[in-house]
Amino acid sequence: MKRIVRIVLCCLAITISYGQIAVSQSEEKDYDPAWLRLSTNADAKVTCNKNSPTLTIAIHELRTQWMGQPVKLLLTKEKSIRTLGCDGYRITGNPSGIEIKASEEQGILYGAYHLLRLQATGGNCTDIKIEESPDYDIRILNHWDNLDRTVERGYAGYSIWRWDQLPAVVSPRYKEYGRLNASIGINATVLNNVNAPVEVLNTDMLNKVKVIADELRPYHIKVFLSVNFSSPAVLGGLSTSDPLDANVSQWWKEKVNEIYKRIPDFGGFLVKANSEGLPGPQDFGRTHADGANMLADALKSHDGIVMWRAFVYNPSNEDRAKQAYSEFLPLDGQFRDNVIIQVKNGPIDFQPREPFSPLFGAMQKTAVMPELQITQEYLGFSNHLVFLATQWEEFLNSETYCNGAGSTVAKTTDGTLFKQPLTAIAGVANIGEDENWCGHYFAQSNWYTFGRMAWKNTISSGEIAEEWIKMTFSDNPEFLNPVKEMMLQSHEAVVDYMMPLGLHHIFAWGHHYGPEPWTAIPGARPDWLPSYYHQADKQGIGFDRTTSGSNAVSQYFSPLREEFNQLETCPEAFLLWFHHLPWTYKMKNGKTLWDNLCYKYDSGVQQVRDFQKIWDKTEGLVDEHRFKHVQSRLKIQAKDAVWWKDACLLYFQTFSGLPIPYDIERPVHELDALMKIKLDMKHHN
Ligand code: GCW
Repeated sequence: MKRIVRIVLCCLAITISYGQIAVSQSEEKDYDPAWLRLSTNADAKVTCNKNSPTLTIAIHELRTQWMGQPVKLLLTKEKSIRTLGCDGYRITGNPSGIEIKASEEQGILYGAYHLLRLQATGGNCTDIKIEESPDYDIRILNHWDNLDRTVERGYAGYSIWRWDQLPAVVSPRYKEYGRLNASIGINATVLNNVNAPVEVLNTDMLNKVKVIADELRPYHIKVFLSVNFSSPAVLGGLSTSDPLDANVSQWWKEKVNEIYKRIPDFGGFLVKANSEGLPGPQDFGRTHADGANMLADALKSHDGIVMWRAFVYNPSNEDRAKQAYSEFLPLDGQFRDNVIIQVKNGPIDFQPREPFSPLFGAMQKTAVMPELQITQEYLGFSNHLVFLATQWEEFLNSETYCNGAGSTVAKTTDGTLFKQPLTAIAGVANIGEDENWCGHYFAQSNWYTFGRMAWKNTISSGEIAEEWIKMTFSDNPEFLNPVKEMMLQSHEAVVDYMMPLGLHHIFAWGHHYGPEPWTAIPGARPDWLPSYYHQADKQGIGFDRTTSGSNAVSQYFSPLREEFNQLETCPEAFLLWFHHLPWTYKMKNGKTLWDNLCYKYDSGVQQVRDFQKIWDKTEGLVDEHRFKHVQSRLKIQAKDAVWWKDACLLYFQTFSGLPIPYDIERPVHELDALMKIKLDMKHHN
């Protein structure tokens, strides 16, 4: 009884303090509502011509949040609506009413969220004519969540999937996850880590997966699993997992049938094979195509698909940046039409900045999908404020020249240039059990961005930042303008204080948080060591990938390969990615490479200081909890930026022998002391 009284009092307090627009029940939940914060108690007039769990969600969202004219939801087979595809919708409206039309129920759901976004961001809600359909068919999150609930490269607590409690206990967070994703158009999710154990296909596990799939279905999110290529032998007890062995393909067929019996709309498999020690078809002398096709055949009759990763690099003398292309390009055209090759944005590995992978545009007879990393493995984990929209925008807008000018990465993957049967884009999730889902409140913006860019790959980072800030924090220009500016600069800032001018992979051994350009582990694979990438010596620094070096430039189309190859035209952002240059090399601004490197590191540090100033000024414009949280994270980021700058400059100075320009901040650390730092990153390895 006492408890009930307390709850009632608590609800009253919330209603009184927030007036008519109350912050949704989140106060009573143990997790943040992210960008879906407004509950207006509007009791809007909403009608719909059909009935289904998905439509019920759309109606409920509008009823509780929409404050405008009556809304009619219409499922229709009208031709002009059908041409918008199964996820598309049309919203028309005038002051007396609004109509959302779609040919499938998910189109209605996406349309409803669009209308609410318009309302929350101050858009025109009276005279509306909007038609939308997504650029990619499959907009999918990849969770790197393990079955013991740790998350590989996860910085937001344990996995939200409660394998320990499923199938009996169903966490309310599954629905909330579905809702947040549906609101930004995400329509698929891979529940488990690409480093997949065979146990994920145990019957017990499948019963748990079924429950999650049931929870997410009304939100139109299809569930996929990452699978281990050795499953037939290790789990099934067969003598081999050779993809061309009849018993093996039969085993997969039966396993697939077992899955579809429980989950009739199961999406399919994501596979990391012959990569970083995982098994794959090459163990049996077969190709990636043999492996992917065998799985694709097992899934075909159920409309399932295979997402096969191209993240491969064997210990060899070939430049790691070239290997995925060397291995996959010869297989172009050999894959089934329900296979799609999943390629990381850069040729190496989610570095702070990379040129795009040359596979984009080169593989023309096979469906190819980009893989982005939302979780900040190489970008300060959940400690650093880094808005990834600008990074992904740069990537998607990159010119591949595969079909002349205008052949952007976006167009090589969304079906514009090549009529690939499947189009998709994946993002490695940054979601965990933390109250704020992502560890850092601003990391929520990257989840949001992934959904918005997967829907529309030409949307600008500025537009996304503005939407997100308005929905998540405030539309007060005093807050909005400086915070938006900070977000838009934040990726360049982290590149500057970690790895400017094309430097890459100079992270600490064992974790990817701090700097360790000096690491030398006897017997370690050279391509796991920073010196492989920075190549610093008395003469200079940088990886020579020109025609006289590893010749990675030749994997790009002309005129890009010449542009990268020639010093005069190589963008300075990729200078040390493609060239090994003397410390005294004169750059465009007339200063030496060494001086430029120093100024870049310093400017990264100064930018973070500016972010602190911007944020401190917002006190009072945002709730205290989030204000303090972000404030304290920025302090860590500022310290880390100095750590990076001092470590890299003092270490590289041992080669360059040149002074750090006297007009920049002096190092505050001793190199020896920095070299002794060993972070305990057990859970982050
Ligand atoms: O960047 C590397 C990560 C690994 C990851 C791998 C991959 C899931 O350090 O943790 O493994 O990429 O993408 O497969």
